[in-house]
Amino acid sequence: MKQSQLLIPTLREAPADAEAASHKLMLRAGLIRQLASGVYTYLPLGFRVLRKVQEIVRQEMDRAGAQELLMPAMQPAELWRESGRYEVYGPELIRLKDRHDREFALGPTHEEVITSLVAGEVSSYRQLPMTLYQIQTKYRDERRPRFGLLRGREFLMKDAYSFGRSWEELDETYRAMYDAYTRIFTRVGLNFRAVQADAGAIGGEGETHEFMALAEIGEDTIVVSENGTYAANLEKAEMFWEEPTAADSDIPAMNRVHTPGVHTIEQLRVHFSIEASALIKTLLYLVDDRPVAVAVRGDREVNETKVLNALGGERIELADAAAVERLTGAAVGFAGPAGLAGVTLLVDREVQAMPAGIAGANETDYHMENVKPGRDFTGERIGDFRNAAEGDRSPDGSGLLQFYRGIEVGHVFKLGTKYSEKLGAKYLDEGGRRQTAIMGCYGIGISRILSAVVEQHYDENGILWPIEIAPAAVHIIPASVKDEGQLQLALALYRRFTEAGIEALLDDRDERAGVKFKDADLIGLPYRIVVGREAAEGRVEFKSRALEGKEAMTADEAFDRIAAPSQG
Ligand code: 9G3
Repeated sequence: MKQSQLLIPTLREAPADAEAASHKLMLRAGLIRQLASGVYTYLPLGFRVLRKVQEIVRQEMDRAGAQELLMPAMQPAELWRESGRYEVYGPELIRLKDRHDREFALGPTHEEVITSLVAGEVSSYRQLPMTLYQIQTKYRDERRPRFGLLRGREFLMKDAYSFGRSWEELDETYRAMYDAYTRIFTRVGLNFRAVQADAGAIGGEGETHEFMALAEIGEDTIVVSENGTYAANLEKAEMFWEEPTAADSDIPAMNRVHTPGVHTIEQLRVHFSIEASALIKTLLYLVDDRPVAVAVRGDREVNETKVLNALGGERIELADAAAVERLTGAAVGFAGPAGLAGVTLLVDREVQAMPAGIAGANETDYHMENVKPGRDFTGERIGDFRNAAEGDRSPDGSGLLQFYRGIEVGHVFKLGTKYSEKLGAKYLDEGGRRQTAIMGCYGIGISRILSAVVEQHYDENGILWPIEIAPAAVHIIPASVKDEGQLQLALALYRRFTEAGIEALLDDRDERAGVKFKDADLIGLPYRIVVGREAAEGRVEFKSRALEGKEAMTADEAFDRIAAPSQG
């Protein structure tokens, strides 16, 4: 590729609204351009990377025995009504009408489509197990698209769906996909963790894992034990717990304390000059519009996913001030577990283990001291309803939990029969009996991988592409194209690499050397060969983008460094 003919519009500065490092760098290196909020064009260099990521995913999916197909983006609304999801999803599901006024959705995922396909085409146990996958554009009208390709409204996903005859077959396919994902994320150069996750809205009847690329910009928080044996999304993460020996101490009766305007944990802590861990924090929620109160220790955070799963609900939201007033009779900040009627009370096991605590009095400007669990209140449910926190030990007892931010680049689910039941994906078993296929689904964010890789591979001058997915392997830069000797030696090297099947980018632009070097730093190809003043002696300057320093050597040596890297 000759840069003088390529569209690589590098920028000295990123647009002001680009915040994430990867977003800034992908714009500045001329890899992507925004068409609309959350909607991007992949320019030639960006598209070369996207294609290489797809190629790796295809190789590993095929190796895992999946077969590739391609489904439409336009999905008839009837399918989503059959699965019962058309009403579940709100504005995030992009809907349209065709010229005959028929309703469609632009596919955010393809469970409905693939299951109805298999329902129509598979009827015998002999055809199973079967895993089908596609690499295709997904549409999700995110309320707040941001960080470039990290959270777009139109993005490229590999989505695979497996159909089997037993949970054992599903386990085997799940494991094959899990291992394929491990190979994929390793090959694209990501530092990632597979973590236990929550199935969320998709539901499903079994385990699910997310593959998280570690990055500060990541929206998710994951929790990993020191030795790595335990890893979970914070939504699901548990912590070591042992019931304390019931040291039953006699606690004086509750007494009301006037606490005007003291309604935050911090204010309470100061007011009573005690640790937050001596407080009982009570938050009000609506779970599928039913009122729920959750009591956790003052220094903890409520884990809404655990609350939702404990109650088997679909939707959870924090009660607003009006609802809190209605349910507790007090303004926000004065709720407490004692004397709370008409709500389902969930009590975290740490609170249950407190001898007593200070809690809201369910009366504005009043709190209660000496609130004793079991005496002054009893939860409908007592369990783990809090987020894991710094200092917690791993549930398997192996060391302290560590917290990282992560970008979800993959997600594998055991779905069970949730979709195959509704959409009729059934088959006749050996005995001629109709059975429902047992499904799994497996997603990879292809376009998101580009951003995740850049987030993990850049320095102050630009991107540091891993060789496996770099737009090209070597950047050949004649310092001045006006110097015939430099240009000829650069062209000779370019031809030699190209003939050897090694992708080279030749910067043959009539630009000052400094401009070329800045662009080369930005674009971030793994190797760089500069043909400068010593061209006449057949000598060039060799540099690895990821390492400091550069070395003078002959053009032949530079070629061999890349074409035949020493095994040493
Ligand atoms: C929707 C909209 C957004 C969605 C979904 C449906 C996420 C939805 C979950 C999945 C599950 C798996 C197959 C590949 C791996 C992930 N966002 N999910 O179902 F209508 Cl608007 O997509 N699908």
